[in-house]
Amino acid sequence: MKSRKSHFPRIKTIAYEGTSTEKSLAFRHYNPDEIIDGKTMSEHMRFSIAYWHSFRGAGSDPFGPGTIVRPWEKGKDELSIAKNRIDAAFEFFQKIRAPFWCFHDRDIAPEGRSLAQSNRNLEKIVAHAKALQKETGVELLWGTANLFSNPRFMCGAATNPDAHVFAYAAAQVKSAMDATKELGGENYVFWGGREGYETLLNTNLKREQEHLARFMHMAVDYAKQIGFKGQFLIEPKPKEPTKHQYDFDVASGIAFLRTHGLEKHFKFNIETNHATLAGHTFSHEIDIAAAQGMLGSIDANSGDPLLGWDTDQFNTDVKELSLAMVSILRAGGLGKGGFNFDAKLRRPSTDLEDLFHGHIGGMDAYALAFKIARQILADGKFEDFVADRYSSFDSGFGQDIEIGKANFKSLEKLVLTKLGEPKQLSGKQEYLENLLNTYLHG
Ligand code: XLS
Ligand code: NI
Ligand code: NI
Repeated sequence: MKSRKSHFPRIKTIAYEGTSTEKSLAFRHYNPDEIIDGKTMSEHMRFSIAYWHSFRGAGSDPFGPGTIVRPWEKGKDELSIAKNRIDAAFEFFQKIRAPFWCFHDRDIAPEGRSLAQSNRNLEKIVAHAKALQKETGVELLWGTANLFSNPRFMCGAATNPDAHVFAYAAAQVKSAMDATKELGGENYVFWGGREGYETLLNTNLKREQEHLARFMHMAVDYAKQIGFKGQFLIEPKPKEPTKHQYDFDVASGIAFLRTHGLEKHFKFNIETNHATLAGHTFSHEIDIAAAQGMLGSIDANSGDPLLGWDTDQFNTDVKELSLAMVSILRAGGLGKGGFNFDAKLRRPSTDLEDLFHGHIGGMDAYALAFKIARQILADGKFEDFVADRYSSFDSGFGQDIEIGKANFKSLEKLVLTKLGEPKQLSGKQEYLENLLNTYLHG
């Protein structure tokens, strides 16, 4: 991108400098070129930048407008501003060394006065983005449609009680899928921001869920029609903006998909803070998805333990991430997925370099966690402990239980005649927590 004017003239491409560096604009753990098991760290981590937070978010909250002013937010009309902005974004993707990005349709291109005009705007920006992808080598991890900001979606999109709104949402997703295909997107995400309800006094819950399923079947059919090979992902979240969201967590998402015959077509995009809001750990959500072969991708962020909403912070908690990485690596990795920084700067973080610090912190924490998790798995101490804990099911009557050869009567007889009272077997949580700390802190 040498021919273009730089939007970050004072910031060089971030380099890996190791833990001895005193520079803040450097990686201490993430070395994109380091080869581990025949793949570069960049290929292992598949980091992605979320366009909406880093290039559309200006720090607004319910109590005040944005605080963050970016120099590229100018141009003669909305489309030229959109082009400037995406030029800046691709320069950032390169400088932060992220191989992927993600977008909502309305993040990248302005909504027009009609659907036809919105579609034309999107097509123009997609053509521009395609050229930038080619020029920089940055690829699209996933695309999605914003079906929650415009007032028309105030009562939901696919779950709206008005079929007219459903139809509009379908038309919008059709174009967003076209855009994702055009840009070679590896996945397509459904996050149901307003696919839920506020009160049962005005809601037919069963019908809404059936409509949502119908909508997803239409997406699957349309993918076939256009030859889109990307993976569909559901991103669960329990609430916010709606009070009750249908894709509450991974478990309810699995139930929904299976109920409606969609389970072969979808995996999950798991967001750390959404897990927390659902009352789960990040690792819990990963393991539930992995147990069904449905782990797709990660929205890498974190919440604030003292706040009950989606604060979308950069995650620097190496302990939480190491545990998550153990689960992800044990499941065989993310495949076509990646780690997308669905994270934003705090409202008072108004400097350009803050955008770099946020991502550097997240990338370093994830890279360190990846290495720690690899060590934990290579040593196998936790794996051995767990395997041993369940070993009574490996043979004898335990195995009979697993393979369906035992029943209540046979087990009763066994206990009465042979086994008697079980001995206590300690769960050894304190020992295991101490063992984990040896990996984190020596
Ligand atoms: C909001 C979601 C959203 C999705 C994409 O909470 O995380 O950003 O990732 O629609
Ligand atoms: Ni997200
Ligand atoms: Ni979120």
